This record gives sequence, C-alpha cells and structure tokens, in this order.
Amino acid sequence: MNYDLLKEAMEFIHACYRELNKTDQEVENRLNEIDIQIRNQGFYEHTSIELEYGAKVAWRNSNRCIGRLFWDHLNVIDKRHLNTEEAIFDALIEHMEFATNKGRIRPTITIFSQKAANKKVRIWNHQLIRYAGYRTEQGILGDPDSLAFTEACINLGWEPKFGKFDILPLVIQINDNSPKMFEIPDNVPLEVPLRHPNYKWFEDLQLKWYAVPIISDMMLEIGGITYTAAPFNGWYMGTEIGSRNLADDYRYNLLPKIGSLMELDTKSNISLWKDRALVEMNTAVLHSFKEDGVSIVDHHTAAQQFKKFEEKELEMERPVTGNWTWLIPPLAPAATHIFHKRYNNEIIKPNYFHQPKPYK
Ligand code: HEM
Ligand code: NRG
Repeated sequence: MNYDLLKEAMEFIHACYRELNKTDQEVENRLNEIDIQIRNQGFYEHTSIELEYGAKVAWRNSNRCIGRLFWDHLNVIDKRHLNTEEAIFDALIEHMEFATNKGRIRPTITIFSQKAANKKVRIWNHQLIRYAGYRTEQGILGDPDSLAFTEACINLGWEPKFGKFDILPLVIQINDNSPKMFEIPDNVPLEVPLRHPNYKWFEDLQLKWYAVPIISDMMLEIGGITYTAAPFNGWYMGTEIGSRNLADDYRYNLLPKIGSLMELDTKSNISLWKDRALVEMNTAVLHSFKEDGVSIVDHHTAAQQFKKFEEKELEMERPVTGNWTWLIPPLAPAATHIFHKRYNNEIIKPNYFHQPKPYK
C-alpha cells in the first residue's frame, strides 16, 4: 500500500470537497473509493470535478504568478484518455485555437494522462509557440533561449530556417519511445507585428511576438498524482515581452538598437538611455497588441488585479503565498504595491512544478 499517496490524496480531497461545499458523507465515500483504487492498482484517478478544481487551485498557488485574480476562470480540457502522439498533437492544436480565440485569449489548460509505472507523456517544448535560436558563424540568430531545444529538433530531423522568428515544431514523447515531431500549421499561431504610436521607424525593425504564452514543460501535481504534460496559458503581461524577451542582453538584446534610433547618448549611463528605450519598447508592445485586439495586460493594471486577488483571498481566510522576486514587474517595480511588502514563498499544493528537461 502506498501510504504517501493515500495521505496526499486525503489532504487534497478534504480541502477540495470543503471548498466545493460537499458533505462529509461524500468525502468519506470518495476516500473509500480512492483507498480501494490505490490498494488494487497503485494509483487513483481524479473525477472531472477534482481535476478541474486541482488545476485551478494549482494556479491560485503559483507563487511567481501576478495573474492569479482569474484563477477560477481557467478552462480545463480533459484529454487524459489520449495515448498516441498524433492524438496529443491534434489536442495541442485545438488548445491553441481555443485559447487564442482570434485574440480574445481564454486562460486554458489541457491535461494529458497522469504519470504511472508504465506511462509517461512529455512535451519537449518549453512553450507550445516559441521562436528558434541558432548558433551561426555571425553569432546567435533568433531566440538564444531556444538554442538547446532547437538543436534537439534539428537532431530529430527538423529543417532549420535560419530566421529571427521561426516557430519551432512540437515534440511529443510517450514513455521511452523516440519522440515524434509535428510542424504547427502556419495559420494557427497568432502573431503581433510591433509598431510604436509615435516612432515611425519602429516598424522598420520588423519585430513581432506571438499572442499566447502556453507553458508546456511544467508538471501539475494534484493530490499526489503527477501530470507531466499539462500545457496552460493566460495572456501576456507586456513587460514579459518588452522588458525581458526583446530586451535582455542574453535574449533579443534590442536596447542598444532602439536607444540609438531614439538618438540617445548610449555611451553615457546618466542619459538613462536603457530606461528610455525600455519604456518605448514596452509602449510599442502594449500599443500593438491593443490595436490588434489581442489580450494583454500592462504591469500597473496587473499589479492592481493582484492586489484585488490578495484582498479576496484574505476575505476567504486563505493565506496568500508569493515569490517577491518574480512578482515585481521588470519595469518601474517600485511603482506597484508589490514592491513595498513581503510575501511568504512557501509552496502549497496543488501546484505547477519544474521538471527535468527530457533532452540535454
Ligand atoms: C508566471 C502573468 C495566467 C501559472 C507568471 C509571470 C507572469 C504571469 C508575468 C512571470 C513570468 C516570468 O517572469 O517569466 C500571468 C498573466 C496571466 C497568467 C497576466 C493571465 C491570465 C496563468 C495561468 C497559469 C499561470 C492560466 C496556470 C494555470 C503561472 C506559473 C508561473 C507564472 C506556474 C511561473 C512559471 C515559471 O516558474 O517559469 N505569470 N499569468 N499563469 N504563471 Fe501566470
Ligand atoms: N515569461 C514567459 C512566459 C511565462 C508565463 N507568463 C504568462 N503565463 N503570462 C514569456 O514567454 O515571456 N500565462 O500563463 O499567461
């Protein structure tokens, strides 16, 4: 008998059924069922209601996430029954189309089968939609964060395209089988070409970003059960793109170019050229997404929404945990309330966890 699993299951069922206003009798019946399932087969299976609640609470418990006000509005798609790479690929395309919703982004998670002694599903991609990165003689091309995964794709037979914004294929692995690779149809990923409301030259940089961040390499843990493939998405906070993806010197590193196009003194720190370039880059991101009708949130609004989340949780007498270092936005952090208080970074389950990469 796996008593560790039983214990985790009991804690989860108690908390879940209490929040969902179920009776003591229902808790008892369900725990009996779970006891028998674990005894007979070594694991148990969640009901649809437990799965949905577990995925939502895992979001609510994500200490690094500023977007948690909307935790109860997660669309949960149950694909636990799928057992071929092809069927999983189809479900991932469905997820992208449903979540994108022509720009009115719907927070969504698709959950594939749980990890078991003889079964493990992994999506190799970090996000379902991401740009390739290549090491070339002239330096790195594309997104440097994708170098290792891009190389893995090439080793699996993917044809490199050597562009700055090449969407990577999906790589799906079941058990120890060799992973299968699938190209995402061109019409599926929504992308936003970046332009600036005041600087005409900005569009000449031909920058863009994809609309929906769909994290696909984390595992979801609910009541002792592990879902190693459970891609989820919300919408972007503008700074993720404007202050990090396009700005970090180990990512697209665009601040020097923008600073010089703004005719700032990039030789002097006290000209604050980096700060000014960051503001205009973030302005371009928010302006372009808004104009194209693609959901996005600025960091001030996101912080206000997070404040509301904290208040609601307090009202429900649930402690709010958080990771300050991740919650503060990478632009004007001290202009948000988050900067000025402390957060308890204790990890409560259900939750989303990082897991080892399946490729090296
Ligand atoms: C992290 C915003 C939805 C789970 C983050 C981060 C931001 C953010 C800004 C920090 C990312 C970084 O610095 O790289 C939002 C917004 C959402 C949203 C605006 C809009 C609805 C969701 C959803 C889930 C989720 C739907 C899960 C169901 C997480 C997790 C992390 C995170 C697990 C940490 C990721 C990691 O450790 O790499 N979120 N989020 N978020 N979010 Fe959210
Ligand atoms: N910073 C990453 C995405 C991390 C998750 N962010 C979200 N999640 N907004 C990037 O691609 O820039 N979400 O589920 O909406």
